[in-house]
Amino acid sequence: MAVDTQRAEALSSRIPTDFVLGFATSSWQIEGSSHTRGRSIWDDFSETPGKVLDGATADPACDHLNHISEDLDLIRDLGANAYRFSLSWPRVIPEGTGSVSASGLDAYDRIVDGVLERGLTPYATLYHWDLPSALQDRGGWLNPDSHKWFADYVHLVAEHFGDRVDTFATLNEPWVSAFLGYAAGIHAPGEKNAAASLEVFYRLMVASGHGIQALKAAGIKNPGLVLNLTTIIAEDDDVSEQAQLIDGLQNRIFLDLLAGRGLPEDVVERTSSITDWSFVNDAGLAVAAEPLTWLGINYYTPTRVASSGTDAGKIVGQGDSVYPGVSGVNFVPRNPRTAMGWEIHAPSLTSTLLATAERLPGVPLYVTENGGAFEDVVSAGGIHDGDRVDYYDSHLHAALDAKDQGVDLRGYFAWSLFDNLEWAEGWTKRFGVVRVDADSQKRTPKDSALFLREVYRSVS
Ligand code: IFM
Repeated sequence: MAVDTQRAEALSSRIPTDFVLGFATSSWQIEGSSHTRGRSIWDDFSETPGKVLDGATADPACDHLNHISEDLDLIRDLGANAYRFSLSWPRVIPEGTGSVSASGLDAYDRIVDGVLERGLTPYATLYHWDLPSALQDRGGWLNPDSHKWFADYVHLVAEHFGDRVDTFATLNEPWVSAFLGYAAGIHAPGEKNAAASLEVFYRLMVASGHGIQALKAAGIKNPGLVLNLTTIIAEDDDVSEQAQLIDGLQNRIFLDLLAGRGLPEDVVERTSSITDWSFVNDAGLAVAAEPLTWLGINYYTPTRVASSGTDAGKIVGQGDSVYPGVSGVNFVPRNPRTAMGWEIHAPSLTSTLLATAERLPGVPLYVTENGGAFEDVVSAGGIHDGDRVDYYDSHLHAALDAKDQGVDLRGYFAWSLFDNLEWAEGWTKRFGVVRVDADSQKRTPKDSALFLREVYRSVS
């Protein structure tokens, strides 16, 4: 299908020429080649029967490590000026601490150098959920020393790549690691222990603060963090208190810590029967508030709740079990929805950006992930993913609306470059603007890729 150039022009004409425009991926979801690195908790989890919907495991994923040149050419040809990727900790340090893998560093040298050779700016994430299994065996993020392991790893990476990479994020979506991994148990390591999830949240934020300090000590110009924040919509007054707690656990616990306000009192009170928070101390709070030079926001959908409601079916990652202390709430996404069951509601991206800028003033923001999973129809003439084109169009406009209203928004990354391993959903949910055939590894740009190419190219 031909790109609607008028629609693309209506969008690109709103985007400043210095705006960062890119695509995002993560290591475990695309790399494959798991035999050339240490094991991660996602290898253990995905190899446990029943944990991943279609039984998919780390190989071959998108076999990215054997397609680096082709894939980076694709990103450049799609008009991006930046590429957001993550490093796999067990590829760099197979046991998490101790010996460093020369071949692991070499893999990321090839990616970083290839990105730079193509005139793209690298945005590197240090931790996108693939904790070395050897560290999980030592208690994982619940271990009070976990921040030291992380800071050592960050230091090593910063020293090695700091001559070429200016922008690093410490963590991707610590909310997911803590609450999907330890409360709901639908992500690795698959624990269902609400008290542990709150402790993991805190220890991750302390580790991030130590990571930011390590990046600064190595002279990295732009140390940052990526959170998945959203707007909570309460449909009726009877659910407003629960909605406030959901907002506390989804948004405010992160932003208040970063802003140096400590933990929100209402969240501490309303989770007091679950944990006494005795693992929190002033030193940890101070480190967690280490100033960032930027914050990334991954936004997909609002969280709409009501005191009653009809069964909305499966909504990936939403439900009482992911929010310690919340119960009896109905999650009621409205149509249209994506294949994840997530409501499509672009104004909630605008409100999320505005609320974040208010809660954490003075920190430049990026949309570091945004996109949708849809049932793509593959035909000889191409992959006509009109739903995804609509999604990107409306959400880019929504992000620019926030910018027009004063938010210091610096860039936008589409999630994702490729169809890839969507964690516990395996290959059953496809987020890519480029289709990847899991058997042949053939890459085919969808209509959404061609639309974004038109937009991106007219800006940069
Ligand atoms: O695929 C994930 C990504 O790894 C982190 N953010 C959300 C995406 C879609 O679920």
